[in-house]
Amino acid sequence: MAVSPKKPLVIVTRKLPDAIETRMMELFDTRLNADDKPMTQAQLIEAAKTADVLVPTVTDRIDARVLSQAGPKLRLIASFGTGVDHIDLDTARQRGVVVTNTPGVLTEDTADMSMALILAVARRIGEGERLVRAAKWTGWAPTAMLGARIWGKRLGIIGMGRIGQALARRARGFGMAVHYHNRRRLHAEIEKPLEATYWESLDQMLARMDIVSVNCPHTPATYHLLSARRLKLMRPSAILVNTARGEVVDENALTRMLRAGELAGAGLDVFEHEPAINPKLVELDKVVLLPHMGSATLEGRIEMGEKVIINIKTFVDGHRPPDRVLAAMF
Ligand code: 8YV
Repeated sequence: MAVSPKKPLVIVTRKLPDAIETRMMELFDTRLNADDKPMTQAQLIEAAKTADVLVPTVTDRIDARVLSQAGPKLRLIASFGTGVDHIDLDTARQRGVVVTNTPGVLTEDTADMSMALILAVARRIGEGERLVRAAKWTGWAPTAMLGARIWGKRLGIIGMGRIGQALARRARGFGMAVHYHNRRRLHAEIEKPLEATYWESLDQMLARMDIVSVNCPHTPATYHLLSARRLKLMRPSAILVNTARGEVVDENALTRMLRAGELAGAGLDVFEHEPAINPKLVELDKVVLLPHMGSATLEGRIEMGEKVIINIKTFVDGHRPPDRVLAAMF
């Protein structure tokens, strides 16, 4: 009689779409988090001690403390999400734990959200909506709710990876001129259809843009890339949007500048200390603030889950998982 191999114990830290959880239960010995309460560090350590595979999300800090107490069985961290800044990759590597993520499937959704924030801030959509809801709208007026035209404006994209390029395609459709700063210049065949201008110097690009969008990952090299000094290089009429990671922008410096009128507005989907937000930012009318929902579409979440399943399955079957993360790059 053939003995079926033992299924790996997969611990999932947050509630995932039903279809994904069902499939995971069929394939693996899966432990779910039905009430979706984020795990404490102690619970994460416990999970790492017992699991063969851990499936965390951006809300879990898989740091050296968690990893150093991981049990000998833990071989794979199959993260549900693209960013991996919540995982200590060096310690994982030292301990022989493979890390995977879910790139590609949230590109278009996140680029949509960057574009939505650009429009929302420039055209004062949040303010207008609040006015109507508060029953304070007294009627149309020629000089009421004037925003800034985005057609013909210069958009500076920081981080021209998949999402940055998807945003650039949208921006072209809205009549914007695409500029970008990236570790490396893109090949001409990518640059050309976007008519994109490469800036080796971020400082020089910042000083010339009408709108700046952050689309790079958070790594040690990009922490506070938009520091107080760099934010000051931007024009007072400029707008900043960020759907990447809060840590890339000095949130306190940004708040101070917005309050002082040294920047025209900001659209933020991510924050330095999520879910906490600088309370002074919340008071400002010229900012649009969203609860980290850039990739929050049903289709996207299912595709992210499918990627997690494929990564686990290929790994436990003894193959190289397709989305292995070696190092976060910018
Ligand atoms: C995800 C994200 O929702 O994938 C990412 O890097 O920032 C988000 O869009 C989140 O990470 C899920 O863990």
